[in-house]
Amino acid sequence: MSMYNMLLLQDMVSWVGIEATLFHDYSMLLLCLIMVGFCLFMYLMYSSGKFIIKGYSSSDYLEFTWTIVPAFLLYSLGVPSLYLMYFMEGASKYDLTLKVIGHQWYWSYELNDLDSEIAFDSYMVSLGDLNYGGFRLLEVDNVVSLPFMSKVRVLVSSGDVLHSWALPCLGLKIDACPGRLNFMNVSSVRPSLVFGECSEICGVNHSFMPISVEFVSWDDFLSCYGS
Ligand SMILES: [Cu+2]
Repeated sequence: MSMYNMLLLQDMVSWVGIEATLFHDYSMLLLCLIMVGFCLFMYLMYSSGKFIIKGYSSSDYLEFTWTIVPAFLLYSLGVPSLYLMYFMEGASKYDLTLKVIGHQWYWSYELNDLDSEIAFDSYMVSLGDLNYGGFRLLEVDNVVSLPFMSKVRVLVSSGDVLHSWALPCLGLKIDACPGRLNFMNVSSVRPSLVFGECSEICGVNHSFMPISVEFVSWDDFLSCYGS
Protein backbone atom coordinates (compact mmCIF):
# COMPACT_ATOMS: atom_id res chain seq x y z
CA MET A 1 0.00 0.00 0.00
CA SER A 2 0.97 3.62 -0.31
CA MET A 3 3.24 4.89 2.48
CA TYR A 4 4.84 8.21 3.44
CA ASN A 5 7.68 9.44 1.21
CA MET A 6 6.94 6.85 -1.45
CA LEU A 7 8.25 8.01 -4.80
CA LEU A 8 7.52 5.03 -7.01
CA LEU A 9 4.53 2.78 -7.58
CA GLN A 10 3.19 0.42 -4.95
CA ASP A 11 4.19 -3.25 -4.81
CA MET A 12 1.89 -4.99 -7.25
CA VAL A 13 0.07 -8.22 -6.45
CA SER A 14 -1.39 -8.98 -9.89
CA TRP A 15 0.22 -9.79 -13.26
CA VAL A 16 -1.48 -6.76 -14.82
CA GLY A 17 0.02 -4.55 -12.11
CA ILE A 18 3.46 -6.11 -12.50
CA GLU A 19 3.35 -5.65 -16.29
CA ALA A 20 2.15 -2.05 -15.87
CA THR A 21 5.02 -1.34 -13.45
CA LEU A 22 7.55 -2.83 -15.87
CA PHE A 23 6.15 -0.68 -18.68
CA HIS A 24 6.33 2.40 -16.43
CA ASP A 25 9.97 1.64 -15.54
CA TYR A 26 10.83 1.05 -19.20
CA SER A 27 9.20 4.35 -20.26
CA MET A 28 11.03 6.24 -17.52
CA LEU A 29 14.34 4.65 -18.56
CA LEU A 30 13.75 5.68 -22.17
CA LEU A 31 12.84 9.21 -21.06
CA CYS A 32 16.00 9.50 -18.95
CA LEU A 33 18.18 8.20 -21.80
CA ILE A 34 16.68 10.78 -24.19
CA MET A 35 17.23 13.59 -21.67
CA VAL A 36 20.82 12.54 -20.92
CA GLY A 37 21.57 12.03 -24.63
CA PHE A 38 20.14 15.43 -25.54
CA CYS A 39 22.05 17.23 -22.76
CA LEU A 40 25.27 15.42 -23.74
CA PHE A 41 24.79 16.33 -27.40
CA MET A 42 24.20 19.99 -26.54
CA TYR A 43 27.23 20.05 -24.24
CA LEU A 44 29.51 18.47 -26.85
CA MET A 45 28.31 20.91 -29.51
CA TYR A 46 28.81 23.85 -27.21
CA SER A 47 32.20 22.75 -25.88
CA SER A 48 33.59 21.92 -29.34
CA GLY A 49 32.70 25.38 -30.61
CA LYS A 50 30.54 23.94 -33.42
CA PHE A 51 27.32 25.43 -32.18
CA ILE A 52 26.62 26.89 -35.60
CA ILE A 53 23.28 26.44 -37.35
CA LYS A 54 24.89 26.87 -40.75
CA GLY A 55 26.70 23.54 -40.50
CA TYR A 56 23.44 21.67 -40.01
CA SER A 57 21.17 23.31 -42.59
CA SER A 58 20.06 21.15 -45.55
CA SER A 59 21.72 18.12 -44.02
CA ASP A 60 20.14 14.94 -45.40
CA TYR A 61 21.88 12.87 -42.78
CA LEU A 62 20.45 15.01 -39.95
CA GLU A 63 16.92 14.93 -41.38
CA PHE A 64 17.12 11.18 -41.82
CA THR A 65 18.32 10.76 -38.23
CA TRP A 66 15.69 12.97 -36.61
CA THR A 67 12.98 11.10 -38.50
CA ILE A 68 14.20 7.58 -37.84
CA VAL A 69 15.23 7.93 -34.19
CA PRO A 70 11.90 9.37 -32.88
CA ALA A 71 9.98 6.86 -35.03
CA PHE A 72 11.97 4.03 -33.51
CA LEU A 73 11.42 5.42 -29.99
CA LEU A 74 7.66 5.71 -30.56
CA TYR A 75 7.57 2.19 -31.96
CA SER A 76 9.48 0.83 -28.96
CA LEU A 77 6.91 2.51 -26.68
CA GLY A 78 3.86 1.60 -28.75
CA VAL A 79 4.43 -2.15 -29.02
CA PRO A 80 4.66 -2.88 -25.25
CA SER A 81 1.82 -0.40 -24.66
CA LEU A 82 -0.49 -2.29 -27.04
CA TYR A 83 0.61 -5.60 -25.54
CA LEU A 84 -0.26 -4.30 -22.06
CA MET A 85 -3.65 -3.02 -23.25
CA TYR A 86 -4.66 -6.42 -24.66
CA PHE A 87 -3.18 -8.16 -21.61
CA MET A 88 -5.43 -6.05 -19.35
CA GLU A 89 -8.53 -7.15 -21.25
CA GLY A 90 -7.70 -10.60 -19.96
CA ALA A 91 -9.00 -14.06 -20.67
CA SER A 92 -12.63 -14.88 -21.32
CA LYS A 93 -12.61 -17.68 -18.74
CA TYR A 94 -13.01 -16.94 -15.06
CA ASP A 95 -13.54 -18.86 -11.82
CA LEU A 96 -15.73 -16.41 -9.95
CA THR A 97 -17.76 -13.26 -10.48
CA LEU A 98 -17.82 -10.35 -8.06
CA LYS A 99 -20.43 -7.67 -8.59
CA VAL A 100 -19.55 -4.22 -7.27
CA ILE A 101 -22.09 -1.41 -7.01
CA GLY A 102 -21.09 2.09 -5.98
CA HIS A 103 -23.42 4.18 -3.85
CA GLN A 104 -23.22 7.57 -2.19
CA TRP A 105 -21.07 6.81 -0.18
CA TYR A 106 -20.35 3.13 0.24
CA TRP A 107 -19.78 0.04 -1.88
CA SER A 108 -22.04 -2.99 -2.05
CA TYR A 109 -20.79 -6.38 -3.19
CA GLU A 110 -22.47 -9.52 -4.49
CA LEU A 111 -21.14 -13.03 -5.04
CA ASN A 112 -23.61 -15.22 -6.90
CA ASP A 113 -21.48 -18.26 -7.81
CA LEU A 114 -21.61 -19.86 -4.35
CA ASP A 115 -24.26 -22.13 -2.82
CA SER A 116 -26.00 -19.19 -1.24
CA GLU A 117 -26.15 -15.69 -2.62
CA ILE A 118 -23.77 -13.38 -0.79
CA ALA A 119 -24.54 -9.67 -0.68
CA PHE A 120 -23.20 -7.09 1.73
CA ASP A 121 -22.37 -3.41 2.05
CA SER A 122 -18.94 -2.08 2.87
CA TYR A 123 -18.65 1.18 4.81
CA MET A 124 -15.57 3.01 6.00
CA VAL A 125 -14.63 2.53 9.66
CA SER A 126 -14.86 5.96 11.27
CA LEU A 127 -11.93 7.39 13.20
CA GLY A 128 -13.58 6.77 16.57
CA ASP A 129 -14.11 3.05 15.85
CA LEU A 130 -10.68 2.41 14.36
CA ASN A 131 -8.64 -0.33 16.05
CA TYR A 132 -5.08 0.38 17.16
CA GLY A 133 -2.81 0.12 14.11
CA GLY A 134 -5.70 0.42 11.68
CA PHE A 135 -5.31 2.58 8.59
CA ARG A 136 -7.17 5.88 8.78
CA LEU A 137 -9.71 6.42 5.96
CA LEU A 138 -8.87 3.01 4.46
CA GLU A 139 -10.35 0.41 6.81
CA VAL A 140 -13.84 -0.88 6.03
CA ASP A 141 -16.31 -2.84 8.15
CA ASN A 142 -16.78 -5.63 5.58
CA VAL A 143 -13.64 -6.62 3.70
CA VAL A 144 -14.17 -8.48 0.41
CA SER A 145 -12.46 -11.88 0.40
CA LEU A 146 -11.37 -13.35 -2.91
CA PRO A 147 -9.23 -16.40 -3.74
CA PHE A 148 -5.71 -15.69 -4.98
CA MET A 149 -4.24 -17.34 -8.10
CA SER A 150 -7.77 -17.39 -9.54
CA LYS A 151 -9.44 -15.41 -12.27
CA VAL A 152 -12.15 -13.25 -10.79
CA ARG A 153 -14.42 -11.30 -13.09
CA VAL A 154 -15.39 -8.00 -11.50
CA LEU A 155 -18.58 -6.35 -12.75
CA VAL A 156 -18.84 -2.73 -11.71
CA SER A 157 -21.84 -0.45 -11.82
CA SER A 158 -23.35 2.39 -9.84
CA GLY A 159 -26.66 2.95 -8.11
CA ASP A 160 -26.58 6.74 -8.30
CA VAL A 161 -23.70 8.86 -9.63
CA LEU A 162 -20.32 8.12 -11.20
CA HIS A 163 -17.85 6.30 -8.94
CA SER A 164 -14.65 4.43 -9.69
CA TRP A 165 -13.52 1.16 -8.12
CA ALA A 166 -9.75 1.53 -7.98
CA LEU A 167 -7.11 -0.70 -6.41
CA PRO A 168 -3.60 0.56 -7.27
CA CYS A 169 -1.89 -2.64 -6.03
CA LEU A 170 -3.76 -4.57 -8.72
CA GLY A 171 -3.16 -1.97 -11.43
CA LEU A 172 -6.93 -1.67 -11.58
CA LYS A 173 -9.39 1.19 -11.98
CA ILE A 174 -12.91 0.58 -13.24
CA ASP A 175 -15.44 3.37 -13.61
CA ALA A 176 -18.82 2.70 -12.02
CA CYS A 177 -21.41 4.30 -14.28
CA PRO A 178 -25.13 4.26 -13.49
CA GLY A 179 -27.03 2.08 -15.97
CA ARG A 180 -23.89 0.55 -17.39
CA LEU A 181 -21.87 -2.55 -16.51
CA ASN A 182 -18.08 -2.41 -16.79
CA PHE A 183 -15.96 -5.47 -16.21
CA MET A 184 -12.37 -6.49 -15.77
CA ASN A 185 -10.55 -9.63 -14.73
CA VAL A 186 -8.75 -9.54 -11.40
CA SER A 187 -6.13 -12.02 -10.36
CA SER A 188 -3.75 -11.84 -7.43
CA VAL A 189 -0.52 -13.82 -7.52
CA ARG A 190 -0.13 -13.99 -3.75
CA PRO A 191 -2.16 -13.75 -0.54
CA SER A 192 -2.54 -10.08 0.22
CA LEU A 193 -4.67 -7.31 1.65
CA VAL A 194 -5.06 -4.41 -0.74
CA PHE A 195 -6.62 -1.00 -0.26
CA GLY A 196 -8.12 1.47 -2.66
CA GLU A 197 -10.46 4.42 -2.77
CA CYS A 198 -13.24 5.73 -4.95
CA SER A 199 -11.42 7.55 -7.74
CA GLU A 200 -14.20 9.59 -9.30
CA ILE A 201 -15.42 12.64 -7.44
CA CYS A 202 -18.92 11.58 -6.44
CA GLY A 203 -20.09 14.04 -3.83
CA VAL A 204 -19.38 15.38 -0.39
CA ASN A 205 -18.23 12.05 1.12
CA HIS A 206 -16.23 10.92 -1.90
CA SER A 207 -13.09 10.62 0.25
CA PHE A 208 -14.82 8.36 2.73
CA MET A 209 -15.74 5.29 0.68
CA PRO A 210 -12.55 3.18 0.65
CA ILE A 211 -12.17 -0.29 -0.85
CA SER A 212 -10.51 -3.19 0.91
CA VAL A 213 -9.98 -6.62 -0.65
CA GLU A 214 -8.14 -9.57 0.85
CA PHE A 215 -6.85 -12.42 -1.27
CA VAL A 216 -6.89 -15.75 0.56
CA SER A 217 -6.72 -19.44 -0.31
CA TRP A 218 -9.79 -21.16 -1.80
CA ASP A 219 -10.39 -23.02 1.49
CA ASP A 220 -10.35 -19.81 3.51
CA PHE A 221 -12.51 -18.10 0.90
CA LEU A 222 -15.16 -20.85 1.00
CA SER A 223 -15.15 -21.03 4.80
CA CYS A 224 -15.39 -17.22 4.96
CA TYR A 225 -18.64 -17.22 2.99
CA GLY A 226 -19.93 -20.46 4.52
CA SER A 227 -20.03 -22.57 1.34
CU1 LIG B 1 -17.58 7.47 -5.21
